Amino acid sequence: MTEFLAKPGVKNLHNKGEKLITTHCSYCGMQCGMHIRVSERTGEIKGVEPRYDWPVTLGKLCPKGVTAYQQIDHPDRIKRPLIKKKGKFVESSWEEALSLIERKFTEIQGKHGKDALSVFGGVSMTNEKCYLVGKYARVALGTRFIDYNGRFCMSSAAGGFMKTFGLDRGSTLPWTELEHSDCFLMAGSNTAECHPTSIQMFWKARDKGAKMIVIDPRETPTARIADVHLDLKPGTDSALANGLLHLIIKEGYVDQEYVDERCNNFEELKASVEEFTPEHTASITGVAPEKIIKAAHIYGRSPRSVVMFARGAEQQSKGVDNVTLYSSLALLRGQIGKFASGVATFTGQGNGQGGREHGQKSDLLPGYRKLTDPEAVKYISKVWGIAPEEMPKPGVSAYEMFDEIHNGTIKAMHVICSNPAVSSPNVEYIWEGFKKLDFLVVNDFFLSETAEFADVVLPTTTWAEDEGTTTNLEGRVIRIRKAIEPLHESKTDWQILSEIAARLGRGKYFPYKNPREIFEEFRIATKGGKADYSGITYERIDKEDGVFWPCPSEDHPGTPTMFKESFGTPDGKANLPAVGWEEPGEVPTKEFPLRLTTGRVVFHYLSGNQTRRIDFLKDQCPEPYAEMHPELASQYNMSDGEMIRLSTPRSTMELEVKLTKATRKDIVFVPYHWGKELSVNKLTNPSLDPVSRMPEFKVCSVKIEKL
Ligand SMILES: Nc1nc2c(c(=O)[nH]1)N[C@H]1C(S)=C(S)[C@@H](COP(=O)(O)OP(=O)(O)OC[C@H]3O[C@@H](n4cnc5c(=O)[nH]c(N)nc54)[C@H](O)[C@@H]3O)O[C@H]1N2
Ligand SMILES: Nc1nc2c(c(=O)[nH]1)N[C@H]1C(S)=C(S)[C@@H](COP(=O)(O)OP(=O)(O)OC[C@H]3O[C@@H](n4cnc5c(=O)[nH]c(N)nc54)[C@H](O)[C@@H]3O)O[C@H]1N2
Ligand code: SF4
Ligand SMILES: [Mo]
Repeated sequence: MTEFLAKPGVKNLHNKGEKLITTHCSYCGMQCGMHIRVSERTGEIKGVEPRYDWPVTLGKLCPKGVTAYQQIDHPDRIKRPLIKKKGKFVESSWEEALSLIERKFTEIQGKHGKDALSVFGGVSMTNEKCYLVGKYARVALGTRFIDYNGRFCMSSAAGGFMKTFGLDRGSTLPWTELEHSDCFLMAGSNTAECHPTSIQMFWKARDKGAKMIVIDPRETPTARIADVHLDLKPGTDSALANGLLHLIIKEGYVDQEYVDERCNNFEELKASVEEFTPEHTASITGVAPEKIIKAAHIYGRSPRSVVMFARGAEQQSKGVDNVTLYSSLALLRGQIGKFASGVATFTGQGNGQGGREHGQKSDLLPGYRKLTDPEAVKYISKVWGIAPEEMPKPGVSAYEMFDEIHNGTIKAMHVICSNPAVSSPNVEYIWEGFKKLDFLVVNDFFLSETAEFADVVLPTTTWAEDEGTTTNLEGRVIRIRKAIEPLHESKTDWQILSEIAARLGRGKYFPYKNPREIFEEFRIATKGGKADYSGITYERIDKEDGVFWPCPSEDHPGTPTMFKESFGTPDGKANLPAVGWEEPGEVPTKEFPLRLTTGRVVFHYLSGNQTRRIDFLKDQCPEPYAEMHPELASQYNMSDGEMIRLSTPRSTMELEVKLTKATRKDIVFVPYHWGKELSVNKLTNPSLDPVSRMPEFKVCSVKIEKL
């Protein structure tokens, strides 16, 4: 038996006769270190233990992490391929399912051209798989239509970072340094519920006197412990950030030497924030001027500060602007490239960072290369062994692929690791799109709402049945290990894609026997790109507790701290875009007088297809609800627990009221982890950011009615 001490001086939690597989949680970007407990005798999964020696999360797991293992041998697992016959799923052999896919894909492309097929990917997969999904679309299917669920998640952070820093790594600093910071400015992050195990880092810093500024329309558990809570109206982040920049400049907090040496466009930014006095900012955001002033002084006076944001600020039609403005706060204070200071986004999905760098995005190739760059196309074509002319052109973003379905261009889709029937905005449009398709294939291990629309469902493995790497929210590349052999008749996503490629006559491009072989090719594909992994090996990851990209050679130490000397732009300087402020895509009207915002609860994960099946999590939070302030509810004569109707210009839904004083009086918040009639995405606005094509999940106009 593998002897393992959970923590020095702490009794082992696992039983004798179990081996411990060292890996990371399947869910969020924290990628908490854990051991999966496996019975040595039967090979069964027994549970998990936190990894106390994982330097980032130090023995902490949240309620989702401690129950994550219950997915693995869950009775709902899809055990064999499913084919829809006369409207009902029937179990089939792999041979029958794959032959059908081969025939349909060939037929559809023969009739309508290569681009009639499309791929919708996801980033709850390893780097190896995410890389292969991009290659599968372009080399096996030869289609330009590929995009992925990260479009709904990290695209505005990515767009903002590219604009400001010329490179998109979600954190400019390693999070092991956070406890030494003096100030955190956090915008649109429900940290305690969505990245729960990071809270210990902030508490440690707070114990040493660090200050905290939280920008959120709701008084989240994190806002409650902040020094200042800026309770803005949803959709007004740019105005608030401009107001803070105004004060940082006016009060003399700018590190002028840093700005002169390392940034462009300061004078333009200065001119554009001129009008954002505390009073003007307050009139747009609804935040009291004194609080804005207090926040600016706290932030301006802190020697080591970190600006952090999450989807609250990013999932807006001005999400990229919000990211550039919040990042500019850190630049003006000269905070980037130094110890315990910088800018970070709370990356959402487990491999939200790695999965966005290697070609699942409609316009990207591995290593953060651009499909519009002929040199990049030449390089990747060579790695893949195809002619550059064969490389498909850029496609369109995730939501816009459904426009292409509605207009008849896309005839078939392969969804791999996503549940857009729950998680896309304006979701009834997505349902109609799925019904219009000639053929839909879904890879999943649980029958999702999306899979219910499918013609063929292919059972894939969970994260514990395969190995590979992910990249956590710091930019640290880490190892996922295999605890057990694939259950039932499931196959890994990389095997499935390779087998389909082979049936389409493209097998020679997909010769892999294991994930390590994919990783070796992937390293070469990233070499020389912005996200360069070429110096990273499985062995180094084990030895060094992960390796931070960029890491261009095996003797390169990796890059925990970004931009020490220069930024990723052509001239090495950061940009300070002057973007002003604009209203969100939808503003309250007489008919729809309030603002609706959506998000998460600690017990569920994303579309809920995984966590709604775990009894403990389901019991804690069985259904969605409309959270609102008692004063708002009393205007409508509504009481706690009562069923009400919410309507937006798109649709309506009925759900329970949950009263809380911890929210603005002019908004309604609904968590989005449920499907069909319980999906708040029936209501959300697909207004897209012009740069990132991120939908506006965080603000639309809503009407509330008593039933
Ligand atoms: N428990 C749990 N944890 C998760 C996930 C999950 O589903 N469940 N998902 C993971 C993923 S993929 C992601 S992307 C992250 C998301 O992590 P977060 O972004 O922290 O989560 P959200 O609940 O989407 O939104 C965060 C906050 O934004 C606020 N907000 C709403 N509108 C605005 C606005 O206009 N401006 C500002 N400044 N704030 C606003 C909301 O009140 C909310 O408290 O969490 C990850 N972790
Ligand atoms: N209203 C509203 N909508 C939102 C958001 C919001 O804040 N508000 N947030 C958005 C954000 S940030 C995100 S990230 C998206 C997420 O949206 P989705 O992509 O729909 O999220 P998941 O529920 O993670 O879907 C992943 C699916 O893949 C399956 N799966 C898990 N691992 C694997 C694997 O290794 N292989 C395969 N083949 N399948 C796997 C799961 O069972 C699940 O069905 O939702 C977005 N939608
Ligand atoms: S914080 Fe995220 S990675 Fe850690 S246990 Fe919870 S869901 Fe898993
Ligand atoms: Mo996300």
